Amino acid sequence: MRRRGFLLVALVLLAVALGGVASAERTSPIRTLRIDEVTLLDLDGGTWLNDILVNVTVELQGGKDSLELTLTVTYPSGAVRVTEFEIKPSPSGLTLLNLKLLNWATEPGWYTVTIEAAYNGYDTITDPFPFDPEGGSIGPSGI
Ligand SMILES: [Ca+2]
Repeated sequence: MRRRGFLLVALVLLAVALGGVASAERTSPIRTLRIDEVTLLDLDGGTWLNDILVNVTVELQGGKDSLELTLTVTYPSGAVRVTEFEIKPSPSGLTLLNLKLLNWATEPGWYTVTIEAAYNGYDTITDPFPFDPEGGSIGPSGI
């Protein structure tokens, strides 16, 4: 009988301990994930404005492992193109990225760009960044 009481107390203590762990708030180390600007350019000298430059700010607090990023571009037609990559955060935690998407602009109209970051079980995604190639269409550079 005494042993049963001990087991009951042990189970209650275990449940309280697990509940405390489960309810503890975890704070994401991904402090900032932001698309600052999206620009249509001729980055590869191909004489066509069909390259997309995406400027991104990532700020990671206390992290030393690699951060996995997924960039998604949704085309005016609804087509989707995705690329994934990893970055090693700078010692300060603040990293500025200039992503050059060569020959990715292939349709006139509004594009949407998002960036998703995953770090040690934490996941953050930017709001969709709308982007309309200058003049509403792609074409020869210098006009
Ligand atoms: Ca190009």
